[in-house]
Amino acid sequence: MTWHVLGIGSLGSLWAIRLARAGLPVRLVLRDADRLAAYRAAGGLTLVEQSRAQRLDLPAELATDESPIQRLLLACKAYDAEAAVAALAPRLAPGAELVLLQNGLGSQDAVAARVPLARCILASSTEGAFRDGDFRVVFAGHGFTWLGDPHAIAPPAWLNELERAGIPHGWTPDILSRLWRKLALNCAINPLTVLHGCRNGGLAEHPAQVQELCAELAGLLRLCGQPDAAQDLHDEVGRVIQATAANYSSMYQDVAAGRRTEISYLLGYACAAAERHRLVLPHLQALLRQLRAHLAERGLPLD
Ligand code: NAD
Ligand code: KPL
Repeated sequence: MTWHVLGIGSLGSLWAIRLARAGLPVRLVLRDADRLAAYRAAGGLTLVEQSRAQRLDLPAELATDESPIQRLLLACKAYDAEAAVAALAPRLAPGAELVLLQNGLGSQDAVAARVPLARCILASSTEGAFRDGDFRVVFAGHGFTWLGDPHAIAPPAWLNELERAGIPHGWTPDILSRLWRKLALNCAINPLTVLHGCRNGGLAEHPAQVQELCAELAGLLRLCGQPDAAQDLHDEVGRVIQATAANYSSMYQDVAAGRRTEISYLLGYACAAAERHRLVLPHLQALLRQLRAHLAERGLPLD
């Protein structure tokens, strides 16, 4: 069964190359004819791992091609996911399976609504990769990817292919809890690093702010039916701040590079959920206002 991979950026390339190296059939789905030509000119996809570069010339195609897709790895940003899947929807074969690698929450529901007959498997990953050139990706941090399906407990038959590809993963019956937990960690850390202009470790100078946000986030998680995700949130945020002290958060890096953030799927999603439950979270809501003002000053999208 072919793995079609849409989103040939950091994480998509990392998955595509590892799957292909394991001998599994992979086809890249590129945005338009210009990107396809650029890919061909680059001679393939390059992964840099422990300072060694390996280039693989994987077959590539356009979303507008007509061959059916049975299995799709969707590895674009959350704000691109729905449109990307809408464009591919006519190609999805009966019983198609999608693996959604987006961070945060909100994009998965939007995708699932576009393809009601497909199985959507949600993922939450702590692996780290970045692009240091066109079609060139650096494997920056080992991590783990949780996969799960909120509508079915049984794992897909192909999970062993990830094992073969050396992609560290686990199947969980409660992927939403994992996604909420990661969203809460990202909400407690990332916006503050942007507003204070600091590495994750710099938040050790702002313990009261971190504590207030964690208390509000834990209350929100419980109200949203995610008590496990709320458990010891503040302690874990403290551990992540320490363990990643030297790193800049992903949102900090996006803002510094003038890239659109995934704010609507992280802090924006949390505040919208609070509003739906008529829950007033003054610190979280103030943080969203400040972050949007910060983005507006830099001419970056507010969603
Ligand atoms: P990225 O920006 O590096 O790559 C996304 C790619 O998708 C880009 O190449 C873009 O051109 C492509 N794309 C967008 N719309 C498309 C379309 N319609 N057709 C074809 N291609 C399209 O993003 P990333 O860093 O790999 O992140 C992907 C998701 O994974 C995000 O939600 C991110 O938060 C999450 N994530 C990333 C990392 C990481 O280390 N990079 C770690 C954990 C989670
Ligand atoms: O996931 C992260 C990110 O930077 O996006 C961490 C390191 C957990 C900080 O929230």
